[in-house]
Amino acid sequence: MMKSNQTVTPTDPSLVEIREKIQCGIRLNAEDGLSLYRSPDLIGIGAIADEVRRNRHGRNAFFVYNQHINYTNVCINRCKFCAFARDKGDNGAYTMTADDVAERISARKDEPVQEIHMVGGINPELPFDYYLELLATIRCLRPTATIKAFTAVEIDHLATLSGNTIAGTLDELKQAGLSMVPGGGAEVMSDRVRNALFPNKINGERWLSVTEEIHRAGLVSNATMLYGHMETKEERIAHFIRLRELQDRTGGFSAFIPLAFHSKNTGLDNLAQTTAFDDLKTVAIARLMLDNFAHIKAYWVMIGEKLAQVALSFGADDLDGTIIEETITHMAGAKSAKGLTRTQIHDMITDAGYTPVERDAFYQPVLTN
Ligand code: V47
Repeated sequence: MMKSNQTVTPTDPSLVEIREKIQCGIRLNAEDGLSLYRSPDLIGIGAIADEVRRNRHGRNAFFVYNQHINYTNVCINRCKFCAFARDKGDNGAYTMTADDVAERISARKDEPVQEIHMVGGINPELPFDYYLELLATIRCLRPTATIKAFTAVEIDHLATLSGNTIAGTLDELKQAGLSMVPGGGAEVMSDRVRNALFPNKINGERWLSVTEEIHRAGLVSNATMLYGHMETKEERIAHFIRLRELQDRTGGFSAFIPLAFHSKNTGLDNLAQTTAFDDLKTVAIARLMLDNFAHIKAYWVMIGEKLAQVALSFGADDLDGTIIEETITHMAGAKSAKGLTRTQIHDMITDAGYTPVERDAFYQPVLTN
């Protein structure tokens, strides 16, 4: 019988080579990334990713008590993959006032929320002061929580609104309460995919340069990849390598989050859901290609609670959070819960043989009673 800390030996010869490279501290290149995607040996790939994960985090698996706020769904970008966005005046279009946001924060006041994750559409009607007011409102009501808000896409828009540079804009946002930046908006960095699915959104180059400024301003941010639509494996690997190069320069990324595409109510509703095989492989390959990222999240909203639990043994070290009320993926047909309790996440982690670590936004353990 195999002991629980014994590793599985890959059966695919290309994986043996990749494993040796990793053990010798040699960085994987694009060809290695593609070999991993081509290999049918999912268990072998997972075992290598798990070795790397265990070297960094042992048996710890992180989660955060967080709350999502999507302040508006009015968006001029109208990406083809998005079920959340609306045009102004459409049925279901909404924009929260600062008072609406205050109400949502206050409704959870008795809960130990560590992180507020706030993103929204690019709504041209909102002035720069609106964003400052949202931040100030949250900071006043939840002074101890980290406000993780506005993707690089929104920050680029806010700089245009304020007439300031990106650095100057970030300065104002920081003063109002911004402490961290979430990872959305890059989707998959490919001009081909962008032209077809999100031509109005800033391109990969711009996303990287805004993110570089975010890091230079002393803010930590995350990175994501939207996969499972029309992108090729080559484009996925190129995306990883561009993120890895920026991380080499700044060290400002905290976590990478693969986002499995959900097609319901989108302009791509003929597409099938990603497979469990692809979801696990993508988590594991992210862990192996993004050797300079500390954290890989298995975002349970996207891949479901059960697969997220399994992903902890395929390179992921974090399940993201309680979330409370997820909207963007549920509008696109996600079947996962809208939120989880702390106990549910705790049990998911222990059940999978890991040690739950409740964290704050910066991965510092939170002492709970
Ligand atoms: O940028 C939009 C994606 C992202 C769909 O930083 C979709 O901690 C699947 O970035 N199917 C927003 N995905 C979510 C995001 C995120 C989530 C959790 C944690 C963090 C973090 C960031 O959601 C968008 C887009 O890539 N998305 N529509 C869809 N139909």
